[in-house]
Amino acid sequence: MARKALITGTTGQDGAYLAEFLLGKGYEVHGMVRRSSTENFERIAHLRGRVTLHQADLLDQLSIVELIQKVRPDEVYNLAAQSFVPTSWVQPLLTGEFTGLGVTRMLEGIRLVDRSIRFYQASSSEMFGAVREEPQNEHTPFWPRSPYGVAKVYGHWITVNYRESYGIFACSGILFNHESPLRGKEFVTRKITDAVARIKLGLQDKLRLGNLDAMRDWGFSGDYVRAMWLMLQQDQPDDYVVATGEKHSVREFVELAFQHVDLDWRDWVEVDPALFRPAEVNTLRGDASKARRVLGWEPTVSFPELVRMMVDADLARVRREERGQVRD
Ligand code: NAP
Ligand code: F7E
Repeated sequence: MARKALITGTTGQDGAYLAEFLLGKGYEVHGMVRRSSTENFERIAHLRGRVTLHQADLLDQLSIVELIQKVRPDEVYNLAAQSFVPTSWVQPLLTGEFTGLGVTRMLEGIRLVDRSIRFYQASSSEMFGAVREEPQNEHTPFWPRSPYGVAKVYGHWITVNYRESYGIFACSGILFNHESPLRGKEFVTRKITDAVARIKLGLQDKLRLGNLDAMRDWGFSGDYVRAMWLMLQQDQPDDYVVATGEKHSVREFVELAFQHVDLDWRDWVEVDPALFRPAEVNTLRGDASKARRVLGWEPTVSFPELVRMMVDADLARVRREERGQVRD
């Protein structure tokens, strides 16, 4: 019989890549979606009919318990969260509810229904914040710099705690930034590649950005969902950093993206102080040697390849939209 996976956040970037990956492995895939007045299933449109969608919400404990009871999954991947860092200052309480307490609600569902269900928690390099050492590994102390980062620290430790308290096979993947053509357009990489495509095609004349000096360890989402799955296939549950080990500045990303379409970024980019954050995470670089050693995981997409992949995808999409074939 096919193994069953339940993904929360299946309409998001990672949810779409993970659903496709698990279908490829022969899983029966179930996705949790929250109710919305208009459907937002674009990222999984190509998987319609192959993923079973169920309505539930991270804020609603009973909906989660009933969902786990109904699906009886072998594995749960908790990807749902309020994931945009700037919004976490505007809605710190809601971010804590979704991104922090939501994890406990998922774990409580497993504890009540079936403790043998394996659990993956989407933890984040944002937990390292004001970094205590470089590169960051599984033992680096946390110093989160946003309500989002603080909520993720809670989610990480409650995952560890349910493993230690109840023996649940619960893993926390501490993933560094990972991007793709499916990345939300408010995140800096996709904001840049979407603007580059629109500028190249004469549809936009400026790109306003915040801190160009911030440095991130950027990888490809398609690679990172493989690491999530590998964590749940081990004999023992554990926590892993997943990263490329390289860091680049926002400025370097901008430069490469414009270069790819033969434009000089200095002609198009304006720095807007309103986009600076109340507290910034200046630099992040991960040490994924444990994931490499234990899981046999390696990233396959380099930084320049990622930039080019995203620019090319946005160029193709904007051209299609302009021909009136696709509405955004
Ligand atoms: P994303 O594109 O923002 O997707 C977030 C998902 O969560 C969406 O499907 C969203 O549903 C869902 N969601 C939000 N609130 C919910 C609620 N109350 N109930 C049910 N579903 C809810 O995020 P992503 O980039 O794929 O990231 C996946 C996870 O990894 C997140 O937990 C994120 O914090 C974490 N993470 C991401 C990165 C990264 O670089 N991408 C790195 C480390 C950790 P709607 O479509 O309805 O909004
Ligand atoms: O910002 C700087 C900004 O919003 C990256 C989430 O997936 O990864 C993501 O969080 C950097 C920051 O991602 C703009 O100040 C400059 O230093 O793309 P971002 P993030 O905050 O690193 C982690 C691992 C997660 O877990 C999160 O869920 O870019 N930056 N100018 C800008 N950022 C944005 N968004 N927009 C700008 O105009």
